[in-house]
Amino acid sequence: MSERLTSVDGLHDTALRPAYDRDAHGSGIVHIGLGAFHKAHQAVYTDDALAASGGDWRITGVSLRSTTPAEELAPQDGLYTVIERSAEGTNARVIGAMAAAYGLTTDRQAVLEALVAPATRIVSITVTEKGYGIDRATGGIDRAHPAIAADLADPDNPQGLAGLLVWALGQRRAAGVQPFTVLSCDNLPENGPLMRRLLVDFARHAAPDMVDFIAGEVAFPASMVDRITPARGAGTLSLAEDLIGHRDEAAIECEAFRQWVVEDHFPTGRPNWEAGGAIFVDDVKPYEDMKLRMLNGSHSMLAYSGFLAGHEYVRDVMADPALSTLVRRHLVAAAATIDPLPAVDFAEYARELEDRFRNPHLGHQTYQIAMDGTEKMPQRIFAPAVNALERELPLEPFAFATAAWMRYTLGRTDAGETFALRDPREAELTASNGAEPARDIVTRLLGLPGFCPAPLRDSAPWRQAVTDLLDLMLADGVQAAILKTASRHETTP
Ligand code: CS2
Repeated sequence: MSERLTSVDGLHDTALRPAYDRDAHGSGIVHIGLGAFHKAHQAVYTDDALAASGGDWRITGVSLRSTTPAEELAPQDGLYTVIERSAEGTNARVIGAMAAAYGLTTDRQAVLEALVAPATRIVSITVTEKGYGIDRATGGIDRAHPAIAADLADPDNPQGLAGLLVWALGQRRAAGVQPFTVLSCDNLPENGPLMRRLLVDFARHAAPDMVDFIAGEVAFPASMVDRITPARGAGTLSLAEDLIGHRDEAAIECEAFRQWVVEDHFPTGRPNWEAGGAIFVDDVKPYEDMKLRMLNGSHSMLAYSGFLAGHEYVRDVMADPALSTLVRRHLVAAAATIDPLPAVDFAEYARELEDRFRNPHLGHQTYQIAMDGTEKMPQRIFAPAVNALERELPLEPFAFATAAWMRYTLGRTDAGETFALRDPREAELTASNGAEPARDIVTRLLGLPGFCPAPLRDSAPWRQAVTDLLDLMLADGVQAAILKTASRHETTP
């Protein structure tokens, strides 16, 4: 067995490595949510920026709950391998942007110090949709969210995202240190304004003297992030070892494609992320709609229907002719709900997405994407469905995705195998006795508080479309429902 990765010495010649002296660059970013996605995305852009333009912009990575990412990275001096996999080949790149890796529960003092350090000018975030604690109905905090509730009760000892950031901004203000810029990199609609509302509302309850300061003095740029990054597979670490010549416990795999569209509002400065291909714009919303509705929307649709049809990976779904027809149909329907973007051809974007989903080298599990459905459906499926309803565009693609999600929430396949839902609202989803008719399931799930927007929930054609499809899935099985829906679509001009 080879030695563990602790420096770039002795890497295989073919492995890419940091093109800068790591020790010559201090930290300027605290990143919260040290998962595979951050390692595959923002950290790679930062690595490019450091190589191209330098600066004290290395990253202090923090996990709020798990200690595993820090345990993997710390013994490697923050180094890890990104294995990029596409039809063109596989290449390995060792990333040097991570200056330190902490778990909040084990390295609490170091995390708090990094958050208040004057050198920290940006706090970036990838905690997944459910990590924020947003009440979707009001846009403010969800007081039932465990971390929000704990931090409201003890704001001087914060554990969660909102509590930590409001606490740190308060400490900085008291010490006369400029606030950091808060950069959300999660797949949430208008993630910058959403982040601002969340912190302002948290402060309203926990630190009222901070409300105006957060609302007026802190920058919350929005961003659209994209790179398909499956959870680590059984072969990832041995592949990394083959490619770089060292053992790397922190290696990850992802596709070669990456995209980052960011609102250019960084009063405290930022790395030259353009060097990695990031695009800076005034308004991220149209890009975000495109990505959330086309990529993530079709992902969710194919995850629920594909998983129930017995497909483990996204690439298997794409090899199923009926499902790939439904993916294409969904992409077209989603594109029709988005305001035009002069620089982008949605048909071309859709074709690229299909190719990316077909990537034979990525083991992206449908079960992974199916997770946290109640957090994903609103922006991915319901938001475009509301526009489709308003504009009298086809509703069925969105109704199909919704029916597939509803069928999935029953927690069993047609063959009777059970599976865990893995959704923060699991208790509400499993309230059924198992023999409910489709109409009642639709009423119950569309009626979840703060979940489905009223115009959709109250639309008779929408409810009918979802009910008919769910009924078909329950009566004939998911496989047959997919075949029927796809063949109906193919014969419709
Ligand atoms: C996926 C995303 O798991 C999911 O819900 O849809 O993680 C998707 O792979 C990324 O957003 C791609 O950028």
